[in-house]
Amino acid sequence: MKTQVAIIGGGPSGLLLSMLLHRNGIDSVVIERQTKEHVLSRIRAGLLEQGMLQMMEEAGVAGRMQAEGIPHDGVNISFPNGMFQINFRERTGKQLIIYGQTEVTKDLYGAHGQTGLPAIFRAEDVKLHDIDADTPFVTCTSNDEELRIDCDFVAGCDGFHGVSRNHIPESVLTEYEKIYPFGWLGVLSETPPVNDELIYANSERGFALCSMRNPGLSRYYVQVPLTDDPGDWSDETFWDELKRRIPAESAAKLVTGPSIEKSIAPLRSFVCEPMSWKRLFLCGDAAHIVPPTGAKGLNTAASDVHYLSTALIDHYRKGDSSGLQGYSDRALARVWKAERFSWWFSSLLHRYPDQSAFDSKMQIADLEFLRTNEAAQKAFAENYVGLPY
Ligand code: FAS
Ligand code: PHB
Repeated sequence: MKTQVAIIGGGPSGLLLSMLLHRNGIDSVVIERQTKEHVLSRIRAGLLEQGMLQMMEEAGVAGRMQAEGIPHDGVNISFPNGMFQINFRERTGKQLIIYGQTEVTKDLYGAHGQTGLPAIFRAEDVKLHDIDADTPFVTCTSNDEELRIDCDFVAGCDGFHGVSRNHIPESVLTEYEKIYPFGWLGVLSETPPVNDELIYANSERGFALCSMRNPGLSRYYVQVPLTDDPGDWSDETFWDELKRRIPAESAAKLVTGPSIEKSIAPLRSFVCEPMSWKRLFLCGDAAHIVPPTGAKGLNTAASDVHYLSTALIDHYRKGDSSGLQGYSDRALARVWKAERFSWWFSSLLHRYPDQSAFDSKMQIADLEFLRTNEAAQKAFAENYVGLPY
C-alpha cells in the first residue's frame, strides 16, 4: 500500500490530522492497534478550547459540536475560605466548550468513513522503517495479514504507550517527567450536573472536580491514592466523599445515581524533545502528557495537529519544508506553557501525602491572591481558555 502520510494511532490526534490533510488533497492511512469500537468506548476529556473547535471546523467535522457543545463563560474554585468564580469570557473574550472526547472521536470517525481513506484496525507489531531516509515505510499485521505502507512521512499519534516515540534515537531524545503521588477517580453518571459551570475544589480531604457532558450526564472526579482500585469505591462511598470535598450548598444540591463508568487515571507531566526526527513527527500524548487539572490534554494535541497539518500542506502545496523543519520547536513552545499551567494548577488544588502545614498555607495564600487580584485572574483566564496557536 502506498500513501503520503502514514498515521500511527486512530485516536483524536490521528483522525483530526487525517481529515485536515484530506481536506487539502493529501492522502493518509490511519493505523490503529485497537478496534474502532474500543477507541470510541473511551471516556476522557470533556472541556475544549476554541482552538479545538476551529480545528474541527477546518476539518469539516464541527456540526454536532457547534449544535450540542455547551459554551461556558466561567469556572468556579472552592477552597476552605469559600468559593469564587473566574469569568474567563469577560477577561479574554473567549469561551470554553463542554463536548466529550468520545463525541469528538465519534464525529471524526463518522467523517473519516465518508472519505474512503483506508484505516487499518487491530494493527499489531507496528514498526517504522527508514524514517531517516526519503522513503520511509511502516509494517504491521492485521487480522493475520502482513501489511507494508510506503509513505513520505510518518505521524506518530499513538499516545503515551505507543511505539512511535521509541523510534527517535536515544542519542537525540530527552524525556522530562513528573509523576504525581495520586490519581483521579472519575465517575460518569446519568444525573443532572450539580452546577452549570465547573467546580474545582481544594479541600482538606483532597481535590475534587464537578464537570459534565450534557444536562443529563455528569462527570465527577476525586483525588485518590495511586494504590486505590476503582473496585474499592462503591457508588455510595464515592458520592459521600465528593459531598465532603465540595461546598455545603453544592453538596445539598448534588443529585446522585448509579455510575455508568468508573476509572482511575494516574497524574503525570511528561514531555519528550524533540517532537520530530527526520521523517517522523509526533503529535499529542505520543509526545507529551499533562495532569488533567488544566484540561489541556486533548487541546494541546489539537495545536500539535494544527502545526503539523499546516507544515505538511505547505510542503506538498508549495514545496516549502520550513514548517516541517520548525515543527518541533513551534509545537514545544506551546506545549511547555500548557505543562506549566497544568502543573501549577495541580499543585494548587491537590493534597500531597507529605504536605506540611506551611505548604497548605501557601496553597491558601495563592488561592486568596487568585480570588482577589485582577491580574492573577486574567493570567489564569488566558491560560485556561488556551494560549494562541
Ligand atoms: P490517544 O491516546 O487518545 O490515541 C492514541 C491512539 O493510538 C489510541 O487509539 C491507541 O489505541 C493507538 N495506539 C497505541 N499504540 C499503538 C500502536 N503501537 N500502533 C497503532 N496504534 C496505537 N484530557 C483532558 O483534557 N481531560 C480529561 O479529563 C482527560 N482524561 C483523561 C483520562 C485518561 C485515562 C487519559 C489516558 C487521558 C485523559 N486526558 C484528559 C487526556 C486525553 O484527552 C489525551 O490528551 C488525548 O486522548 C490525546 O489524544 P491522542 O494524542 O490522539 O492520543
Ligand atoms: C472533564 O469534564 O472530564 C474535565 C474537565 C476539566 C478538567 C478535567 C476533566 O480539568
